[in-house]
Amino acid sequence: MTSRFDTQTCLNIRRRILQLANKSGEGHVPSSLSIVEMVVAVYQRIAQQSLSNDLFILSKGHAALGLFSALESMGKLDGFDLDSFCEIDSPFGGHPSSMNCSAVTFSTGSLGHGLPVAAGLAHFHRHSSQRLNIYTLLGDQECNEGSIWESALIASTLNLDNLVALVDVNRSDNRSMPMLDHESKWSSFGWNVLKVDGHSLEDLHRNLDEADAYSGRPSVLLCETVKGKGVSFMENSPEWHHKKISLEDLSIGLAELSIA
Ligand SMILES: Cc1ncc(C[n+]2csc(CCOP(=O)(O)OP(=O)(O)O)c2C)c(N)n1
Repeated sequence: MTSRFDTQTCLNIRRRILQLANKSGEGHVPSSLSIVEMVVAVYQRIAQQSLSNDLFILSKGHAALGLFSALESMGKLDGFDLDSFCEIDSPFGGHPSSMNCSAVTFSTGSLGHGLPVAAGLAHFHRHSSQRLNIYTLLGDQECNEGSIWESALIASTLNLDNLVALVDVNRSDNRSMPMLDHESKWSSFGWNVLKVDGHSLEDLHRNLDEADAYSGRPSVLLCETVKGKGVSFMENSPEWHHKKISLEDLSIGLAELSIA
């Protein structure tokens, strides 16, 4: 069962996302609110299992604010102050940069690059002396990029069972062609497909266990989520994809995110 501590942690991360977006006037807020439990689950797993070398790539890099806020809550920002988000010379820009921030495995922002890089890393680390698992988080509309399917095919052909993709299935298809029936697509590309409640840490951990134990093929977790999760006026609202948050929006959002 998800502990009260974990529930509060996710709420606090969401509150921090809103505060930083208001302070900076930047950030893709609903995209960030969507990924909180997925990022927390992956990093909890990496920490709990002493697999500190396992790697995570946020392929939908526009949700950087969600990644940074989660990393901060887990004490992984090496003392750098996230209050500088999107200021000049800050290590924390609107998209994650591995050149500026050591906690970022690979710079992303142009959609379609996280999975190809994760597949390359998984191929290398599958045969290294200390086998590493590689995790990557994709947007469902990001899956319109051809590079996703090229690398999906390579990953199953090379039997990369140390590769786990999480797809944030929040059905925000207003910026691209709708991407339908993920399950049959991933399974026809040779992946082990798992369907997950992307806002339940318990369900995420159960399925990450299953993915890690699965042998012979890469696994994909199709995570059902809500874009803008927790803030009613942002949930499933296309106009909020990249929009400044006023002080009034902030105060309503924080009030909604205060009930644990
Ligand atoms: C190659 C590329 N094309 C277009 C964009 C602009 N863009 C940023 S976010 C986005 C929508 C992404 O949708 P999805 O992957 O489902 O993410 P979510 O809605 O969950 O934030 C687009 C088209 C981009 N970043 N990269």
